[in-house]
Amino acid sequence: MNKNLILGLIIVAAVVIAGAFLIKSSPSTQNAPSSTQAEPTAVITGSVTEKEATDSAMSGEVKEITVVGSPFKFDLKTITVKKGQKVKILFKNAQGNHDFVIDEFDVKTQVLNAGEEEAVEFTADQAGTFKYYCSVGNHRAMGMEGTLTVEE
Ligand SMILES: [Cu+2]
Repeated sequence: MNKNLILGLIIVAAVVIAGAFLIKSSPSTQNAPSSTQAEPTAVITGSVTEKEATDSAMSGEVKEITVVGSPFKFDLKTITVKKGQKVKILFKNAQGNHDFVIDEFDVKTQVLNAGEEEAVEFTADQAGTFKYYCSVGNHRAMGMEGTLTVEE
């Protein structure tokens, strides 16, 4: 069993090395056909990727961020996004009862139980630094707070 495996690996290695030599031994002839060959495939895939690019530009790319809450902290102390960016925050509550709030962007999840999660979406339409926090009890004072930076 083992001998067969080793023999197999040696054959694979030999084929790879032989292949590498073949590519190296035909240097200038390789260039001409590869450039003519690249054009038709670029046209075929080009129509697809071009459409996808247009679609995502029109819908706007959403930046997805996962934040985990536990007593008494968020795993992310800072979040940085660009102005105008659509932001989706998936707030996962690991332990205790917590929510996720950003006053300036009207972001507020339900107060979640342990193991629950909720996604909130907003557009970061103003630049600056903002605080996100947990509004349950005195959690914010105990450290459940972070800084959202929206870059110009
Ligand atoms: Cu909390």
